[in-house]
Amino acid sequence: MTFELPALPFAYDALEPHMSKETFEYHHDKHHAAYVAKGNELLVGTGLEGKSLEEIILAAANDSAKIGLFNNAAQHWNHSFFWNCLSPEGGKGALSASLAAKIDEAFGSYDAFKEKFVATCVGQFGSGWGWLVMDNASGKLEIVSTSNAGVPFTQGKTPLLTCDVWEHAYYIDYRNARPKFVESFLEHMVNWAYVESLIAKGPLKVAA
Ligand code: MN3
Repeated sequence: MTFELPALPFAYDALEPHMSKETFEYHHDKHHAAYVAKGNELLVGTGLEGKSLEEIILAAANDSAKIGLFNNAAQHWNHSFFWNCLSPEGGKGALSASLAAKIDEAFGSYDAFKEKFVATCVGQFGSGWGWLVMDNASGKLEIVSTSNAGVPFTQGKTPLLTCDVWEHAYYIDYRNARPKFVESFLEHMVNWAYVESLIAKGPLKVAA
């Protein structure tokens, strides 16, 4: 396969004022595009060319000689996933009653979920990602963070929602205020219908 940059699933200015057109012009057209280009370059000659993106990421995660390929392929996966986690019609008001009940069951309440999600995103030192995941073994919802290009499906967890906490995700719109960015992400941008569709699909299991 060849990695391809997916189009944003909404207009560049669709999430304004919470995430600007300028942010997407850099974040999607420059940062994500660069991971795709570099990933394609590093894929050549690895013997992984016929595999799916998830299989390539898993193989590279388990091979220290392929750290560059892992970083670029996983960043491609993470960004493609992140765009789908955003919606102009998203945010707290888009949370269905059934999903709200699942969140209450896992975390006690939406406010407790929010507090933990924000704290996890803010507590990720340096670059990385905050995630809502489903543990494949227990089926439980959990909040985790990964550093740099890390992606939870290499650890037996199914990604359900992610917030990019690399500075390039928020510096144009929020400067250094990561907590404000993550709160705004939850309040105005989360595509909960997408999260719900992933829960319905069940565990993402990638063959080694
Ligand atoms: Mn990013």
